[in-house]
Amino acid sequence: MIDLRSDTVTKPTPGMRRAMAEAEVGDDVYGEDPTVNRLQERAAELLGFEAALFVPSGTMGNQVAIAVHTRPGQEVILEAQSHIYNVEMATLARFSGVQPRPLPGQRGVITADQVRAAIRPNLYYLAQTGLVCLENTHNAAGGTIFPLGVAREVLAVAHAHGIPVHLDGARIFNAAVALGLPVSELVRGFDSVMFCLSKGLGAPVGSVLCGSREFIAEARRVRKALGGGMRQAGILAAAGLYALAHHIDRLAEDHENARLLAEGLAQIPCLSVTPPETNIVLVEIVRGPTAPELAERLKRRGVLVAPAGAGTEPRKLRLVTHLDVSRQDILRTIDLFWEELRGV
Ligand code: TLP
Repeated sequence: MIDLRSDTVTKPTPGMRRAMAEAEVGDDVYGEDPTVNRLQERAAELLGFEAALFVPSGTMGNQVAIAVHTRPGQEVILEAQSHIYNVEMATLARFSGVQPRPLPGQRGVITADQVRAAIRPNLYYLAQTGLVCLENTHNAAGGTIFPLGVAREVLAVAHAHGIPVHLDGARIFNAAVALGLPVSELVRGFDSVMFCLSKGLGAPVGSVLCGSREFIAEARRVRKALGGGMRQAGILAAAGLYALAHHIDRLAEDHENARLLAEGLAQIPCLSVTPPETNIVLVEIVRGPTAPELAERLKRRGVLVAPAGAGTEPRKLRLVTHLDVSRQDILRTIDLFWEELRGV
């Protein structure tokens, strides 16, 4: 099977499995797992933050950040297609007692002017803005890179109002590699950043939340409260350390494969393909089968693709490249699309 549904589907490489098998472990709830501690130190150093916390998932990383930054009754400004707003089951309302204030973005980007206009005036009978969240790269928009200049303007506006800014950087390393910039440059000024080890970086499980020492101390409490206190998690952290050492630069291959895929599929008359900025290709089926129908047909031929927007967009597919997909697989996928769509 060629699995293009997500970059979350990667299996640990033999080298990664060895690192996991050999990991030194301890009880991380006591703060005694040396491998978890090393991962957290490495992540903080790489992103340029004081401290970091290993969490089981990206969702937990985002939600812990929201819980620490906000108080119940506040509002969180975010983009209307963002993962936090759309694919995290209203958890911000459930666990943090805050309401989202979604702003319509352009390919995932909200501007400083939009944020300024959405910040509530300081009147006692209005919900106060507790947090702004940005997403880089933006999943639903097709792995788009949040322009650094716009991010800095949003940071300046939010901070001028005393409002913290969290970055859902699930795929921030894809953005850094695509731009050829150190990841620390892209996250400078944010009050917290979550990035996933379990996506393009190829680890089986885990994300990391970065922030100030004080923020992470509180985040550790909230993680435990949510049931995310793990014990001998060094086995998982070892995969993360391995990924940070070996799987960052190779993301460029995924981007190259995504470009190749997009160019190939764009030749098919009934498809409209958004040129990818990183590793996510969005394909609109202008006529012919619906996205679920085409996905089913391709599955029978050995290629897995996912309807976009968690199935809410009946004519759009999302294809994601990652380290278990080769250039050969991409060429084969393009051929199979042609075979299924010839004459449409
Ligand atoms: N995204 C998953 C699905 O939930 C859609 C995927 O396959 O792309 N932020 C962003 C931007 C994400 O794309 C995701 C996962 C998360 C957060 C949550 O990460 P996990 O799945 O580890 O909770």
